[in-house]
Amino acid sequence: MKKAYLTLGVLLLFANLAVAQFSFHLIDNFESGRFDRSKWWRFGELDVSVSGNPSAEGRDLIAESCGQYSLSLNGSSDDWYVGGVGTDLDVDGTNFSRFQIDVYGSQDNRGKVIIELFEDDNQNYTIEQDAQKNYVPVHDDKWVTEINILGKGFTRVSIPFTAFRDDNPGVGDDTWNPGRENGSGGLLKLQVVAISEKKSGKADFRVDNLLLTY
Ligand SMILES: [Ca+2]
Ligand SMILES: [Ca+2]
Ligand SMILES: [Ca+2]
Repeated sequence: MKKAYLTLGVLLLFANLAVAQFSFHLIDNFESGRFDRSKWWRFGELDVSVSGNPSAEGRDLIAESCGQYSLSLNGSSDDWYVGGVGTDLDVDGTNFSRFQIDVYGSQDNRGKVIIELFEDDNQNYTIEQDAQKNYVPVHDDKWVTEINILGKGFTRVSIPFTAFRDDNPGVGDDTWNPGRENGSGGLLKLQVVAISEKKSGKADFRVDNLLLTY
């Protein structure tokens, strides 16, 4: 077992070197086969689990790149918002220009996914949030964009940072600055939020291969 961990450590080391070289940052591909609660938090009425990917219909490059596992999210709502998951990024976003994700829909409950990025604007490597006001950031920018969930199969979506909009004008510096210049902590947090297809309805989809790229 020790040897296995050592091998894994060496592999991860090489993976980090490769990431530095090719300038992409893998947030998660869920190939650990389990929902890692030390890495991800969950909120709202959303059931989350890491489960085996459905087999693809014939040859499918994107499906193959999703490996064995992805993150399954499902739940229902009476008012669009179902819930979400989030993770800390702690990334200098200077060398990236896009967020990429693979989304697997379902035939009946399509809905939307909102992607939220948080970057530090008061140089303290922390996103301060107001727990009394739905956890809105009080000093830092929050940027959002949404993806329509399509039907079955993995759809790859690559979103330029320029397609995110400022969710909190007047808070932070209202400028997209995900880098670590001037003492900023850079890009600190990502959240993936599920929105049901109808006001009163369900969300049921998978996500995989979340990464930052250029
Ligand atoms: Ca995967
Ligand atoms: Ca901050
Ligand atoms: Ca900012």
